[in-house]
Amino acid sequence: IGTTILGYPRIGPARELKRALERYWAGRTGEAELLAVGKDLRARTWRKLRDAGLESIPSGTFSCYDQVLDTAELFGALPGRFTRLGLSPLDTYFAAARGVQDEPALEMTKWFDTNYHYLVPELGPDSRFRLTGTKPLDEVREARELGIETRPVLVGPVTFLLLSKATRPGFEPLELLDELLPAYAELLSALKAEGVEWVQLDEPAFAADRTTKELNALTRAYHVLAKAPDRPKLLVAGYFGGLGRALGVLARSPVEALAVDLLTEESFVDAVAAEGALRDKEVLAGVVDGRNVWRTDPDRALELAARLTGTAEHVSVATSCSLLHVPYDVEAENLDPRLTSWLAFADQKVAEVVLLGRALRGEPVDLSAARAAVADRATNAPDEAVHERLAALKPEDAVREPYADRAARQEQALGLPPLPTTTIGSFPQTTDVRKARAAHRAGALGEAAYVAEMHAEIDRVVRLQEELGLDVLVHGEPERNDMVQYFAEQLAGFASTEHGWVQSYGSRCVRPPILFGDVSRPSPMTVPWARYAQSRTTKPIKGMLTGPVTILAWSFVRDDQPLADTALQVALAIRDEVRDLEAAGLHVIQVDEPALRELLPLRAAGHEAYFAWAVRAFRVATAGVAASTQIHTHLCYSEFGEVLPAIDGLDADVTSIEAARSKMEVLADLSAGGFERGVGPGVYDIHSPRVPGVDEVADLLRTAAAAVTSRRLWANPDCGLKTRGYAEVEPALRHLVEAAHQVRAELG
Ligand code: THG
Ligand code: ZN
Repeated sequence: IGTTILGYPRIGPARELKRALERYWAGRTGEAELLAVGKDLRARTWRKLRDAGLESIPSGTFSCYDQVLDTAELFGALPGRFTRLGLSPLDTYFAAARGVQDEPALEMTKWFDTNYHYLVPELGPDSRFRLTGTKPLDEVREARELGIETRPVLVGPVTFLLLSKATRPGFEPLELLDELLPAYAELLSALKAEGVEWVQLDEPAFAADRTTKELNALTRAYHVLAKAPDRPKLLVAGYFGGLGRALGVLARSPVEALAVDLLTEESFVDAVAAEGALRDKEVLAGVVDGRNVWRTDPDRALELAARLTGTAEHVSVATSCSLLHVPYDVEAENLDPRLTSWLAFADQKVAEVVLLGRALRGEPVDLSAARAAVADRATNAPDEAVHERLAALKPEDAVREPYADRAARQEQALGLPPLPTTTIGSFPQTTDVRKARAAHRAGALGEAAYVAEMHAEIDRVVRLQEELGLDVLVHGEPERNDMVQYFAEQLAGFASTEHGWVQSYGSRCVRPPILFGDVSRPSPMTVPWARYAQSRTTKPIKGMLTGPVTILAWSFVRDDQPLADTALQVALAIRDEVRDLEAAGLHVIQVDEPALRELLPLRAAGHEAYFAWAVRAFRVATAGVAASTQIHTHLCYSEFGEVLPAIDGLDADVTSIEAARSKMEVLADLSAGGFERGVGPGVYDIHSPRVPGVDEVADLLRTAAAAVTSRRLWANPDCGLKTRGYAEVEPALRHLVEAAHQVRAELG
């Protein structure tokens, strides 16, 4: 195979695909225009990768929405509720991705521990697979027309089934393996007939803990596929961590090559080096980080790869995973030149792979620039004040008074009714608000005029909440773009990019900030807005912050010190903001941790250590206030399971969670876990434009009240309202307040 990358971004360096998709969905262009944009992006990518000097170039890494959905479509496994609609193949695909009137989309969930989200195939005992699509073949031909031979990349069959959801309780999609393998085998033969030499099958599911049954499925899959008549050579890629027991399974399987991630687990490198069964295979050493933005240390990368020589028949250099998770090109940014020299986005990583590949073969290459940049980064001056503060942290800095005492003090201080009503923080972002922010950013709207516009919006939102009769109000966050970007732009130690978009799902992207140095807070970030809002009402305003774990989860984070230390630095900055809000007269402060579950290590062995630092960081951020100040947190999902002990550990006075879609089932988990503090199960599903009726909300609240001690129950929507319009939000909140008043009266 030689030097290669496991995948490449596809949204387009200027988000061409995003724009084309959104134009198409809006009915402003036809299918041909959309497909032409995709074709152009693929051509540009393949030419760029060839010109960069990669020895093997992937195809099939393009997608109009998502690679897991592509796989389901390829094998004729889209649910009948979409295929029955009588739409074109492309619109059937988009119907599954986005839903249509009356037919909800496939569920979307996180792609392992990345910030990418995939669509979850739905499979049942009656699911059958047929090779109905031609996408992998089409792309091979398309590249060949440009004179470029490629290596098709597919989601592997076992990972595909493990990522799917059963349509029936008790059924395991993995039972369909023998149904699925013939379709894969047929595709492999077709690719061989097309002249393809190598095919890459991705099995990242084996970077997580897997049962013996699942490992047996992996064994079976590759023994069966290796027997496909007239097939290309098979490369199985495991990434996002070490392969654990799957390493031995794959090493002993009849596949020709393995791609391994050597960056996540130190002990895995030794395991690979010691794996005798790799002797006659090619190994792709994943030594260039595919999911972070730091320039590779060439000596460390070569040392890692060199540890495998002798283990395998051939070792080449590759990325640790697909480059889907990083932006295109650091040269497109206007960052500080010194910081720029420390960074590598996708295009720079491709060049690193090529260079390191040559070095590994013993060719004379010049690594001096890379060495100098890495050495320079190591000399980045620490912020001594930050380090001293961290060293001086005492255990009691993370501990508040016992909850019962706090609850009593807060009851006295806030005088809230039973079943208080509130919202999660953001209000709809109107066109005027967005325009004002953009104009201010561009320098076209002066500071005073901008502040006046934001104050007018805060006034409107506060008045609306008073009129609706909500108990704890918010300022609505008109000044904020993204809840992490907003803070990163104001904290020292972070840099923001201009074009550094990374696909989050479908056409949606995020621009993760880069946390490169010691973090501190030069000045208050939210206090003036919150203080202004509080000055406009006698009801309590809730201050709104993002927590340290979420700030890390949605940024590119320095890899030169433990994540736990970086988290504490961010926590101290948030702690200062929390205390300043309190001093400014805000007695309710919410610190959101929607991403608490996102950084959870894929293997259970890492959970305890993760929870320890994640919980500590949140507590350091929030424990600096008086007992009478009420700390809220918000988490964006409803399946707690593994994170339940951590949620308890956060010690927030009130926790709001998503619950409307699961009909409050989550409360049983919480109560069973002995959770005794305030809880606000979302009773209005903001993910849908539907306005819930009063009776519906009241029923949800009654269900919730039966599951928890009613004194501690809150009524609130599922999540922030920024993606919704006032036309839905106003009546929905009106119904929520009315339902809360009804149930409050019943509770006496
Ligand atoms: N912020 C950040 N990361 C996140 C989320 C977030 N990761 C997980 C989750 N939320 C992902 N969800 C979304 C939802 C919407 C959008 C992106 C990710 C989105 N993006 C705009 C787009 O692509 O058009 C761009 C937004 C912008 O202009 O800044 O709509 O909330 N960091
Ligand atoms: Zn949320």
